[in-house]
Amino acid sequence: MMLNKEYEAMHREDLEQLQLERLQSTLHRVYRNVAFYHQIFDDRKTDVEKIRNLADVNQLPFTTKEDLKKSYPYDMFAVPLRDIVRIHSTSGTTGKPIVVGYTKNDINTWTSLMARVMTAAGITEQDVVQIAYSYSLFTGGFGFHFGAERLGSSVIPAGGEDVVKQIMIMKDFKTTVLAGTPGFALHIGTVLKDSGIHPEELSLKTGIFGAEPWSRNMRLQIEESLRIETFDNYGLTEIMGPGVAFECSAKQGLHVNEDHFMVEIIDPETRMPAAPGKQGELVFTTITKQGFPLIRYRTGDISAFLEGDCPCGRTLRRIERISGRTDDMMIIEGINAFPSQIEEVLLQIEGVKPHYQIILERSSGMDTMEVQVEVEEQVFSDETKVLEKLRLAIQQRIKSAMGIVCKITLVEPKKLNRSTGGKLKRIVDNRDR
Ligand code: DLL
Repeated sequence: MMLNKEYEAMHREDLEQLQLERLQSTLHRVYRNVAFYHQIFDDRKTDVEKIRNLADVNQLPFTTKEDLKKSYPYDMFAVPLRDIVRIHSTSGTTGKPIVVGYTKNDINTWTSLMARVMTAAGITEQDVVQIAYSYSLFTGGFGFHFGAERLGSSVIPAGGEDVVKQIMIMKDFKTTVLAGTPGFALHIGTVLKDSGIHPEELSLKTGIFGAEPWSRNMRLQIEESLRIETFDNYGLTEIMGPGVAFECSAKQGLHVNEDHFMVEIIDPETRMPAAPGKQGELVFTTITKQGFPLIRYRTGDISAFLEGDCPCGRTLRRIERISGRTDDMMIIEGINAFPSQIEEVLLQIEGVKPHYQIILERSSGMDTMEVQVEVEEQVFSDETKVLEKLRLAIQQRIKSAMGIVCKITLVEPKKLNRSTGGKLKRIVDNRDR
């Protein structure tokens, strides 16, 4: 199902013409209204009048997270504060957060894009949508809430409630759609099983998840434990929040909402376009935003373009599901590794729970990685010999999948932190101490 067929299935030439017009007007606006862009365009002698086709975008400077941190709190806003009707921010775990502002029009665009994304997942006014994302400075809760309300669904703003309450609501309120982080969905599935509730007792049919990477195996586990069909959805606060790219029913990558965001994939080292089909860093330019427009924003997220037509009929370009970030990339013995690769391996092993943590240390200039992983109750009470065998098997599987030898520590069930609806921190990095 398409909500805005005229944009979602637009002829490429028409879409590109629309993008160009929107890009040009954005460039004029940022040059006029944002001191940061005025300065760098002048410094680099970028003449916005000379951007006459989409390929010229590579003449424009990039914007980085560091640039945005320096502009704390409001220096990147392109309109006066009186025209801003909503403020959100990143969590700022590594220093000052990035603060973003939306005009009335921006909220309207965001709402319609969220309604588009949810329609692609088959959600309608018939659905009861339980939103388990937090309603806070984080964009997840409010983004989904407004979108679902626009569709006319019955919306339950459950963000912030604990897992037991989520399950109670889900069962008693006859929730049909769950929106939340995949980590929290998995946790809900595990607790559901432990409390002896069969998923068939629920009315749940669809899950719409995002905000953190989730491997294919994790997806299967969620689908299995909750008996639902799941849809991925990608976004980031700086660009808008959820709703930047989304899965349709074909589930062959994520469609980027290109009528509002131009997308590039670059090699993070050379900053040149990544070779066709090759992975690289996602870069977005907003072309309709008024409050917080960004030019060539380097996301740090890794993906690749998928070529060819999507069977759903949308012409919006597709990207692979996000496999990780340039900055949670770990380099162990010279090998680039992502937590998602470890997760893939762990979830294929019998007796292992999908709860793990990665601890990085540095000794005599060498990085070492320890993976702590929960095992099932009965495995944990087995003899030491059995546990040792499992430990070695995990180590071997990781070595053959990734070429890395790491220390494996098996821990008892429920020992590691659970997702409480926010993002789960998988890596503890002690290397800089
Ligand atoms: O996580 C917005 C969002 C909310 C997206 C709810 C989807 C659902 P931030 O807190 O700014 O915004 O975090 C953005 O999260 O740069 C990615 O690294 C990661 N991320 C978001 N969605 C996905 C996804 C929201 N579907 C950062 N798969 C991004 C993998 C994701 N990573």
